[in-house]
Amino acid sequence: MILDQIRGPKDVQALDAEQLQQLADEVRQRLIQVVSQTGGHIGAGLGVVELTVALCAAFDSPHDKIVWDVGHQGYPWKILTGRNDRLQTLRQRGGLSGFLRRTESEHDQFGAGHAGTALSAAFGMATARDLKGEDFEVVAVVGDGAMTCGLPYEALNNAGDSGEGEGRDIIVVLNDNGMSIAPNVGAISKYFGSMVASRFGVRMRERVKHVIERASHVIGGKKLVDFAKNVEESIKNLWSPGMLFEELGFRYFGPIDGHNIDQMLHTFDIVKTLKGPRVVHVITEKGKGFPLPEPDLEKYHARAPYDPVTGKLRPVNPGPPQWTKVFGDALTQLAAEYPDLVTITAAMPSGTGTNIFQKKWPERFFDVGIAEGHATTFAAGLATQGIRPVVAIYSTFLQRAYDSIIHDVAIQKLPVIFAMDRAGMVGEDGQTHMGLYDIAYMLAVPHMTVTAPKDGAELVGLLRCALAHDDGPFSLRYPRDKAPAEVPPAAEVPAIAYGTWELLKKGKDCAILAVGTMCQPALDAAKALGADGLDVSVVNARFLKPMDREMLDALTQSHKLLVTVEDGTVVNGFGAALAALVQTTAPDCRVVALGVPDRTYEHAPRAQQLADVGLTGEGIAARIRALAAEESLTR
Ligand SMILES: Cc1ncc(C[n+]2csc(CCOP(=O)(O)OP(=O)(O)O)c2C)c(N)n1
Repeated sequence: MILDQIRGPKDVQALDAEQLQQLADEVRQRLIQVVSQTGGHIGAGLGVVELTVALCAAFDSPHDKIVWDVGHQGYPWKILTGRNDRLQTLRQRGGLSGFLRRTESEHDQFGAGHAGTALSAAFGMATARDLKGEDFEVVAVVGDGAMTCGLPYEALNNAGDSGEGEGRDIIVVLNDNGMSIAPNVGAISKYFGSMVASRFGVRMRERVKHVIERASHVIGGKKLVDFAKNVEESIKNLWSPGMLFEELGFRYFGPIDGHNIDQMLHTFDIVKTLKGPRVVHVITEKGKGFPLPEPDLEKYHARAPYDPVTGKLRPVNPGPPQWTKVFGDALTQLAAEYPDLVTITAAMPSGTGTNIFQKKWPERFFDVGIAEGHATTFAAGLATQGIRPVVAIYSTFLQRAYDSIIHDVAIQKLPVIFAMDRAGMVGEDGQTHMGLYDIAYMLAVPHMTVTAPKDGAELVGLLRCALAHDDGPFSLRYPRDKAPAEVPPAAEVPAIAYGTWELLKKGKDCAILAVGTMCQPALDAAKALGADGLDVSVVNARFLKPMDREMLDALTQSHKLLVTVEDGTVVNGFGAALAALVQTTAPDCRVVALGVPDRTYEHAPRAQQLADVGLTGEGIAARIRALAAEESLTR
């Protein structure tokens, strides 16, 4: 095994062409084996095995800075940069992250998890290098999916016209596999496709250019040279696949085969001798070598543990459906009743469950690419015309759209519905994907209704309520988890009355106000506390904004202590908002906010993450027991 001798890129640089190919084969097998146990992002990594080998061989990391966009394709990078022995700990508590992180290795130049940041970060590094008079290459590896984000274009715009003369030295490797998580969408993606199709055109252009140059030398004369230049320009316009980049000040190379290590090394050698902004366009196949009998492109983007020989998923215990499916089914059914309802996803049809809707209502479904800000403002535009858009975006990715939410939706009081999946502790994807901030950021948005269902039926009821509410935006949040129970058909579920809480258990000593999926642990805690002689009320605070003032006033009159429980940051969360209100309405009543303390959280199973911060029945009971002793609540 060559892989056993690889401690880092230096060892890769010592290999000959044949050994590099063998190394790539071994890395691919290692990936398939390990991820079959751990689960994880397998497709993107398999697609860049040869590219990773070539980058390690052609560049001198960590002296040269290789910046991977998203980082989910970084498993082969981890294998070749000294982390192969820990690969089986991927995405587990205390183990390697599923993404690249500066704290994990000196070869990880920039942490990521969200798409589209590599070009900007790499350009920052290139600029810092020049400011400090240092000398190294900076390479940003960006997928075609990430090129549907806006951020890379801001970086291209900046980098393509930078520095002295030709512009700052930066290399962009465009890793083009035609796939985002689902097949890539949009005009840019079509453009890349046409670039690949015109490989013939590149050869043709080079040949014609050569002939013209020779003819102009032989015949001579300025006019002819000018004419030749014009002809070359026209031919370039006709055939150059990289015109977009060239026009923006980048020298374009490609498209080349991203599974051919020799070809990539040859190209990198040429590119390294040049200066200024450069783009190398490599064509790869997502999931290359994955042992599935039929291509199932989307399914192996991120995969649960599977059989390494057949690629088939390992059986899992059946149980209630995931929240994602509950939402997708509900929305699909409700669309039959609401002809103006449409749904928008930012490149996550299966992740958000909107693929279910897409099948039934293709003309009312919009995948806008990895463009959360655009998705939101696009929805605002639709809403001005009486369409009812449901924007389905993970809590963490909606952070990208914050200005659009305030500036385009909320200020204009447009009735856009935000469905935020992956809210709360996210599990194995770890710190970059945590949905811990949406309560805090949504509560701060004027006119925004902020809600969290406790179960699937309530999700349907809240969606109905949202569709009936045409006076401003409305948000719903739910986690990456199984819903607590099966859900009845949407037609059988009534709307939840706007702004109302639900009293789940009536007590008197202390009241727990639980947000969304925290209702069940709150009930468990109340039961345990009951055994200790504490009579605890439990309220389903499904409307975080506006709050149910009637029920709140009743609670503050009958309880000395209110404890809020939310699966989100305690900083400016529901508890903080409630405390601020109660301070004025019932100053004698104490409010204690339980939630996620203000720090970052590592990858681990979601249940473990929740337990770590005390968001379980036991954890909540323990905190209330301690508070009760302080407040002398026990009889
Ligand atoms: C801002 C943001 N939105 C959505 C995602 C979810 N996501 C992860 S990878 C991915 C597709 C990336 O496609 P591409 O850049 O082509 O990389 P590939 O997986 O093809 O290597 C998406 C949409 C994300 N990481 N960041």
